[in-house]
Amino acid sequence: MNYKFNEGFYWGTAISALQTEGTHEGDGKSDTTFDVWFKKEPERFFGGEGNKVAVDFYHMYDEDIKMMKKMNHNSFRFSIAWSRLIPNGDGIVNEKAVKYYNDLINKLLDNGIEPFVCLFHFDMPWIMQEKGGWESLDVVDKYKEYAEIAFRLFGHRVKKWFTHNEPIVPIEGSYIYGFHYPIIKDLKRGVKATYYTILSSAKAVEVFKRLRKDGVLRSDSTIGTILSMSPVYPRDYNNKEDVKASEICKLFFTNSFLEPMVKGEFNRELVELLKKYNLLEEFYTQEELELIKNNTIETLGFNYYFPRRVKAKEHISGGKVESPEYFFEHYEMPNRIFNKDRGWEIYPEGIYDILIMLRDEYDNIPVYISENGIGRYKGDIEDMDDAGFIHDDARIEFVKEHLKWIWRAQNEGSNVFGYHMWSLMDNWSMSNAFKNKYGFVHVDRENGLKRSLKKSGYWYGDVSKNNGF
Ligand code: BGP
Repeated sequence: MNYKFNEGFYWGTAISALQTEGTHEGDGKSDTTFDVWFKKEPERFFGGEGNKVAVDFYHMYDEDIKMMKKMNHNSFRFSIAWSRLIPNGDGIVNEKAVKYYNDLINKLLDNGIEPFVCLFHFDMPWIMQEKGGWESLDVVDKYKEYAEIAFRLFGHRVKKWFTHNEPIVPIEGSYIYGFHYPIIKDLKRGVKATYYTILSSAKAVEVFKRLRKDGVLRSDSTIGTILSMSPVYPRDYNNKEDVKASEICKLFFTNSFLEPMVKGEFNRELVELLKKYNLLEEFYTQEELELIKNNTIETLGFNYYFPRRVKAKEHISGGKVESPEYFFEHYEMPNRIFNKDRGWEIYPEGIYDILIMLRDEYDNIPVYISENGIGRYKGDIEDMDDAGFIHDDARIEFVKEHLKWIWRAQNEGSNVFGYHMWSLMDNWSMSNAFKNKYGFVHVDRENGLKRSLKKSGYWYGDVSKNNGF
């Protein structure tokens, strides 16, 4: 075997509640921002399809765990839906949700699959959005309350907890580019929402550490967060302006969340830049900053899909700063390899560059790849044979190439402890709906949501079993 991973390496996949569970008659769940958006503007979603049923993980998880077993998973990430667990936002739990998550967790454990649980994956309960979403301190405290309830309910069995998934994405979606609802498009407000999201995470971490100290939670449990991270490369390393542009891009997309969450402090340069452009007001208190400083995460998950390539601006736009792109331009590398269905560059080495950066600049924090994957639209259909089996060699190639770089980083001392593929199965996504298929498991939506493993799923099962390839 050429690529053998360290003993105890976590192999698995990830899903989120919003994209898989569905909302079902009598399940007690309340609306999220996406439910409300879909009711108002279904045409914003590919094919006009919402996530009412999604892939019905809510009822079919039993079968899905069988798929995980077939792939020799030793771990699996899912998220809890806040809108399901506490539908009215009043601290009163929905017993049906408690039963559902309990059964899911127990079943995973019975099958030797370690649950990795995330508390927030893009699914802001609508009632919380009505209070101001991440711009509201009240919502921050409600989130803290929700986190505590989840820890107390499930924390004697779940060891791996995560406060947020890609917290930058709802900011980008609502406050910058307009792909999440509500579409606010106001960077200054986005800066405030960023700060409060970070504060919410720190508050959850504080509760977690206190409960663990008091013996309510397992002593071997950990708390982390999941960030989307792309290495940022300048077009030309010898061009000072390009390099500067790439550094600013990194401040916005990497340092913004990573530094306060791992090191407890906001990046000075970013703060100065935001102040200079009148994007940061003094809404924060000394006490909150202390809380963020004292409640950093213990583990990190990072989602990696594509690198960011950047060049200096050709025309300074002036005027109001509406997005980070005020300071740089994206650059498309000639001859790049990319996923034609999604438009994203494929650059496996990027995963290594992030792991080494974390090793060297972030005290080698324990980290795992919490998502990596390739969304295929036509590709998977073209790869299907007459019997309906999908020969997705491109997906195998994609995973293999990324794993090689993770292996190399591990051998060079990175504390990387696992790999989760996005996703267990094809699922619904935020505006692309069912367009891009990410799964190791094919879901036949014409045929009662029937599940079947793709060729990549069988391949991944062997890799997991052998702890390498
Ligand atoms: C990540 C999200 C996932 C997932 C994935 C694929 O950013 O954490 O939830 O959806 O991206 O993106 P998309 O579905 O938009 O192709």
